[in-house]
Amino acid sequence: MQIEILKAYGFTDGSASILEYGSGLINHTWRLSYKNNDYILQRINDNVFKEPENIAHNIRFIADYLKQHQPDYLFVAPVKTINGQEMVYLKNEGYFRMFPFVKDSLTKNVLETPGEAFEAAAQFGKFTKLLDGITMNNLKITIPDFHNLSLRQEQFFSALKNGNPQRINETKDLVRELLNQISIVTQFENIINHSEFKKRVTHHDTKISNVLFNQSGKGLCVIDLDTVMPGYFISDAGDMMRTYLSPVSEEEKDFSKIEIRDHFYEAIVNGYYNEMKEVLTDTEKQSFFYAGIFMIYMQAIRFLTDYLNNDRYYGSSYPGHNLVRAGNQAVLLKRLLEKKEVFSTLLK
Ligand code: GN1
Ligand code: MG
Repeated sequence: MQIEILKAYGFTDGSASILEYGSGLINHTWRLSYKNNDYILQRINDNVFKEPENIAHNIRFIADYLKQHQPDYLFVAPVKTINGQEMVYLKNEGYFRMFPFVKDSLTKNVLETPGEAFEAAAQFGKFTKLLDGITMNNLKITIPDFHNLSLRQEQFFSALKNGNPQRINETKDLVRELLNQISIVTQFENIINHSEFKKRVTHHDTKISNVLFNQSGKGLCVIDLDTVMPGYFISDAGDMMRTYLSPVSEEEKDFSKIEIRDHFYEAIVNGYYNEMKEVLTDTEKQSFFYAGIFMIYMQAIRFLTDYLNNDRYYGSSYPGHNLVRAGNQAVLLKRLLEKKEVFSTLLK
C-alpha cells in the first residue's frame, strides 16, 4: 500500500495494518486498521468512473440532505483527509477514498434466508424513499447511460459486428436466444417515455454485500454509493431479483443449479413495498416483475458483449469466463420468465 495514502489521512506512525477485502469486479477494496479503529479503503476504477469527483459530489450532497431531513439515518460518509478532502489522488495509481468501518456491523456475501432478502429490500427501498424530496438535477451522473438498456443493446450489436470473429462464431446459439428477447428492450423504451415512471435516487447495485446488517440480522443501511444517481426503481428491484432469487450466483457453471425461489421473490416485494408502497405510482408497480427481467437480460448481454470484446471490461479469470456468466444469466432469465403467472398474484 502506498505510504502517501496513509500520510494523507494522518496515519503516520507505521502501525496501520491492511488486508484485501470484498469481491467487487470494478473497484479494489481493503480493510485497514489504525489505532483501534477500522476503515474501508477503496481505489476507484477511473476507467469506469471517469469523473470520480462526481461520486464525491453526490455522496456529499446526500449526506448533507440526510443530516438535515433524516438525522436518524445511519449514513456512512467518507473520512476526510487531514486537508479536508474526500479523496486522495495519486499519480499513476488513481483515486482512493476511505470510510469508517461501522462498529458491530457485518456484510453478507451470500444470501441465505428470505428474512435477509426482506431486510435488504427494505433498506434499498428506504434509501430511495428518504431521498424522495431531492431535486434530481442536484445529483451528477457517475456513469452515463449505466442502465440504459437501449444503449447496452447497441453495444451488443456493435460487438456482434466488430468483436472477436472466433467468439462471435462460437456463441451463435446464445446470441440468437438473446436476440429473441428484443421485446424486453421495447418495454424499457415504453417505460422511459411514460410520465408516471419517475426518475428516483436509485442505488443501481443492490447486491446483498451492499447492505450493512447488525449482529441480530437487522438491516442498518446501504453502502457502496458510487452508482447512486437518478434512475428508475426497476434497476434496484431488478438487481435484487437477479442476485437474490437463485441459490447460485452469476459465477455458477452448472446451470442446472439455477432456480427461482418463490419465498425470496415474496420477501423482495414485501421488503421493498414496506418502504416504497406509498411512493411508487401504480404504473411503476405494474412493472415490478419486469424489473427482474430487465436487469437479468441487461446483465446477460453485458457479459456476452464483453466476451465478444475480449473481456476488456469485466476481465476474466479463466478462458470463457464471461461466456459462462452470460449463459448463466440467460438461464436465470428463462427461469424467471416461467414464473410470470405465479408471481403476478403477488403484485399488489
Ligand atoms: C459490477 O463491481 P461490482 O461487482 O460491484 C458492475 C455491475 C454488475 C456487476 C456484475 C460499475 O459491479 O453493474 O451488475 O459487476 N458495476 C459496474 O457482477 O459496471
Ligand atoms: Mg458496486
